[in-house]
Amino acid sequence: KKEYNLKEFTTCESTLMMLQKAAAEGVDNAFFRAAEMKPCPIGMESACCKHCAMGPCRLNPKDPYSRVGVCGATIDTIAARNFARMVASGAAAHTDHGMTMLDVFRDVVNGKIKDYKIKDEVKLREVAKSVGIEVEGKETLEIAKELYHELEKTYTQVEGEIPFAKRVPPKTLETWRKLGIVPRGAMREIMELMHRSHMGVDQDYRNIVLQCSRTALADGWGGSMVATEISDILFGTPKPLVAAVNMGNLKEDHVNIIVHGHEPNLFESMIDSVNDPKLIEKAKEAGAKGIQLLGMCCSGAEALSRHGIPHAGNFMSTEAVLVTGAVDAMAVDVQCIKQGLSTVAKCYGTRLFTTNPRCKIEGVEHIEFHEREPRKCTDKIVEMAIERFKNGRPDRIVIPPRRDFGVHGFSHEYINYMLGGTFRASYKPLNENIINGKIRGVAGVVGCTNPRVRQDWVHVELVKELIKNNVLVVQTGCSQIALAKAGLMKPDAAVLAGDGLAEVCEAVGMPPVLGLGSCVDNSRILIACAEMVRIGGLGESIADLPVAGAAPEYMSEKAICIGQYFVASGVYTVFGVTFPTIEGTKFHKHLFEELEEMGLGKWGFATDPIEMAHKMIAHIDKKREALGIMG
Ligand code: NFS
Ligand code: SF4
Repeated sequence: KKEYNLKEFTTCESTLMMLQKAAAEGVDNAFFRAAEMKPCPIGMESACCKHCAMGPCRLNPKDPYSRVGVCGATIDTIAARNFARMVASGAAAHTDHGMTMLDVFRDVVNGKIKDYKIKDEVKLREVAKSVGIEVEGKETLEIAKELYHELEKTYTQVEGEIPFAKRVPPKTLETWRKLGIVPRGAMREIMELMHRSHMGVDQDYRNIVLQCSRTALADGWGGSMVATEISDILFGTPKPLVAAVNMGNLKEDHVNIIVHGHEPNLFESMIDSVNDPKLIEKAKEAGAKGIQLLGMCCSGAEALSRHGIPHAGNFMSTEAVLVTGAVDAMAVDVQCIKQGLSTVAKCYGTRLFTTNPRCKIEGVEHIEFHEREPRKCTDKIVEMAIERFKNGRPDRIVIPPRRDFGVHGFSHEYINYMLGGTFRASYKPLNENIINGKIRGVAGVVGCTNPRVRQDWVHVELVKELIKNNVLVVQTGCSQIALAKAGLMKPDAAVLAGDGLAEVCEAVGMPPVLGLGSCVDNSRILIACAEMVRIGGLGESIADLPVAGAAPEYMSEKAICIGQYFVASGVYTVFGVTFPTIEGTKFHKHLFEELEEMGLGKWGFATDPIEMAHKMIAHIDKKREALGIMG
């Protein structure tokens, strides 16, 4: 095997330590494979099409208009269709997750699920009101039933507008109506997008992008928003709490269990299992001091936000954490689960389990999780972890020492409360601080980590530059964990902020970087934007707000879909790594310029974090100027 300069792979100390160990022990992982596998230069620029058997057709990315596909498809059609398929897949992932949450909610309401209950009745009423349900004088269960039926339309409705369209600022909604992109129901939009991107259907990139927007909006204001809202109703709306991230949260003398995935149900039941006195007793009988539960990726970010469960690391650390040898069991559900985990787990005797019927991995034991009897699965996994602790641990365990504490769990409701104070919960103070210039604007920095760039580095440098320039940063997903590891989720991180932002942070006692949870919780950012518009003083549509978004190290199709729903909602959204278009083509110009002229947001691209920050800041300043609140 080649020698790598491992420091180029990651800025995460713990991951680096584990990569050194993996290299010494000959354990393969995604970082090493990425170094071995050069991306295809044609595919990278989205200049190939395999949508039919007359192809696959490859165009020349250096001279994109010199050829067309066998069917005559131009570079703009090919790239737009490829983009559409990414949006469709990303939207499908989030909306299927949201629909699962709604299934669980229905079964809780009709009494078939007994392990979960409606935990946040206030939120239930608020969400019901927001979609036009009369709540006065009604029992909780009655409201819940009505809410279920209303939210089901998010998925199954064939005509009309999805329920949460009612939360969209009127001017933004008007733009969508004019363009014909208000989603009807997610299933319909995804189906239509798959149809339109089939060989020989939609061959006008502008028309394809309209349906991309409609489908993506069915995710952001649909599937993802349902996932967030129902999870809050069932498991509690997050409130700020201090919690720890990083691999130092593993305990050598404990049974260590990691839950890695996206749906909070598995995690919630695992919390119950590891707190079961009978199982704790069993762990002790096996010689352990106790059971340590940790999260990874997005359900981990939710459990961190809601319950303060420690988080072991983001997407590019999931193999590395197994290299510690300390993980007794890892349970996965859906999304962002690398197949490579299976090999690494075998090297260290870690028990890896798939739990969701949608996600099995060849050679990995499957213990199916059913919400009606959830503990059957999670108790079993705990028992298997105890067994591995007792009989299957490797001779050498190395746990990287870092634990980084920070404040997590800023729901959009809490931001309201925190800034407005107990008696006048409102976004008004945020708007006022933006208008008076103490806060220049708000940036959402979100998304994955990707072995094509140095892990965490772009996230951290970007966010530092933004707060230095008085831009308040909100975060979700793997990006939030990157910044938490860098220590920026603490109120004292305000010293890194510009004077204005620092002053607001000190007055309120909040960090300059607010963690909102998982990737589906990007819907919290949309709601916060809608609130900022509603409060007034910052324009009439989301496109008027001095805000911007970024996913600097993205890798997944879900991220592309999130980017598209932010753009369609009116937000300038900058991605890093690579972007699946060719500069200079009509499709590229459409995404990067014309969408803004149509009253939406637009895409941006940069790989350097400082450049990315200044693109976002320039956009924020442009919006401030248009609002007449410059300087
Ligand atoms: Ni979001 Fe969460 Fe992470 Fe990327 Fe994957 S875990 S849903 S897709 S890698 S941020
Ligand atoms: Fe080639 Fe057209 Fe078939 Fe795509 S749809 S593979 S461009 S012939």
